[in-house]
Amino acid sequence: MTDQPPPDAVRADRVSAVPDRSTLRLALVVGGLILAVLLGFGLGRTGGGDPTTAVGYDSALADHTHAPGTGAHQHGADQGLAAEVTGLSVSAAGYTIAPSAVDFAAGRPGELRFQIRDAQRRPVTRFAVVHDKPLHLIVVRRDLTGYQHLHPTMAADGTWSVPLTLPQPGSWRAYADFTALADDGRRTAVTLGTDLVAAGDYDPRPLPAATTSTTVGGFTVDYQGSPQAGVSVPLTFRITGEGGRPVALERYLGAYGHLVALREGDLGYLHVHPEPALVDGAVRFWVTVPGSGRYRLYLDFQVAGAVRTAEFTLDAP
Ligand SMILES: [Cu+2]
Repeated sequence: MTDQPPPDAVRADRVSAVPDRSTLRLALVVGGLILAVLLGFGLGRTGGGDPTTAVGYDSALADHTHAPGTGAHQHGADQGLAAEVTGLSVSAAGYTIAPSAVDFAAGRPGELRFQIRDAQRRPVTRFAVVHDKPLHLIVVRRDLTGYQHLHPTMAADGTWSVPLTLPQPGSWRAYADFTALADDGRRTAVTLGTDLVAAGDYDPRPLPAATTSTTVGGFTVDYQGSPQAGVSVPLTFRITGEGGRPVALERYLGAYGHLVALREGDLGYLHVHPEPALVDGAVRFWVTVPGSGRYRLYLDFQVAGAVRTAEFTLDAP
């Protein structure tokens, strides 16, 4: 690039502020070939406007692609950057999770209390109801065992609280999944994560082998679907009772199931979009894995008033 005109010279041509003829001629010769590269570089150098934001927004939308032949599908109101994991930080998009304490005695009933604070460190008190709740709290040990899906209640001052028992010693991860409502009505979907601690001897379990079938509470849960990096693909779960008899699934959190996917290694939290209606008696979700790796899937479903969680290890190519 050292023998070529700087990007600003090409841009200068376009606004008729030509520095000198030889620079312009050279720019015209090479410009057609390298314009795209220079334009991108030049935008970054101008500092005017906010082209970076516009580019980021477009690419975020482009990330949200669907596999060919899968047809249209509905998204919940919580659609975010579908190909990115979240929940890796205590602070994102101007919001911060602030727990009042993170130490628990293993196996003893305790309480988790926290606030969500905005960029001015004020507690947030307005949340959109998504999947029937203003805030979903997921708690899991760092070896991906001990999954819990809880719904804390909020006091008027923005302090959330929920009874919580961490049954085994170890380092645990808590995710707050919510959509904050700003004063101007802006909605921001965020998942923040923070570690919790239960002191004692930590006996980590290896992740079980990948499977598409499991049992829980006398039910068999199978799924079909093959996640691909960066593509939104359907995962369709079928739940059967004894002898393979179909069961009467009940609505839970505004759909016939609730699916959470966590990535092994960093415990990144994936956004998953449920189909609101059953598909031939099965529950369908749209999942985008950001890359190859192993993930743990947690499917909450409700039968006869009781919620159960089916767990799977998923090995994405
Ligand atoms: Cu929830």
